Amino acid sequence: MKGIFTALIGAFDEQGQINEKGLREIVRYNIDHSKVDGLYVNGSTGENFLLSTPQKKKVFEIVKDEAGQEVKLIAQVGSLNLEESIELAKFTTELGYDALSAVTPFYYKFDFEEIKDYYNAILEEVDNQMIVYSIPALTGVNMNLEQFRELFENEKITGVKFTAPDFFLLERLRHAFPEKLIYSGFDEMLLPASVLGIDGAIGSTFNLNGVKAREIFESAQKGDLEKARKLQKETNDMISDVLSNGLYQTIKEVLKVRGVDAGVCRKPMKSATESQIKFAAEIQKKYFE
Ligand code: HMN
Repeated sequence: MKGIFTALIGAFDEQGQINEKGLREIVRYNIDHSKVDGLYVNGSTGENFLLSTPQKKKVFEIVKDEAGQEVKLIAQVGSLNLEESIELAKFTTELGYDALSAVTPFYYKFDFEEIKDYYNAILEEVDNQMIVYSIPALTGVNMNLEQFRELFENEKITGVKFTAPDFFLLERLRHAFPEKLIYSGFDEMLLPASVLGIDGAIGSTFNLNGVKAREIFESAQKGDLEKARKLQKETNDMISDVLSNGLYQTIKEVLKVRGVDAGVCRKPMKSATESQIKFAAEIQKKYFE
């Protein structure tokens, strides 16, 4: 379960329906071209929170069908509707997903006991492992070391996707829980996180840049910091341009330039404008050709 995991981008048509052919192409591209170790399915990048339960299930099915046993698969099943989370956890476990992940419950100001109960309730129902998805900037949920310790008391919670710029907490977690899996969630911070001893990374930009992400991770692990810094700098130039042009729209448009039909974003997200499409083509040329 270690290594580079792509947070899989979604593929939808103009009506917001799943573009099955495009989704399969995205999966193949990540496996065959980028050679990532795994896929993180129905995360933020997959526009998960915009989908109905049947649509989420369809994505899980298509990805598993296309990827088979070729790479590890993590199913993000977190939802404010706990019954939906449990249903998706059971569904993906039966499909053969290697791990579950669930975003910390958000929007309402849940206290820590409620958050802990949420994870334990999901895990009581399934025989699978869970990677906690911590992304304080989007959820407002900021857990401290002691709270992670309490979550990790459940042996089925085997790790965390740590999407925060808090390197003090990351180091404390690494030190305190050497046996748990820690994945870095911010691609632009892959190098410092790698130096602190993470087990892997899960990122949206790996849909485009999986090959170089692995090089950063592996160079840092080998102690070749000069090379890792150069690669992270090049990567961050690219990420800055991608973010300035609209993250998901740009990932999709760059993939299309490469012949991968990543479709458009689902409403209420906007589809790429002409100028975003044009800049995406420039990004492809500037960083990838
Ligand atoms: C997911 O749930 O789809 C991803 O794992 C989220 C991932 O951590 C990304 N975070 C967000 O999109 C908020 C990052 O890859 C991020 O897109 C990247 O570092 C650029 O900022």
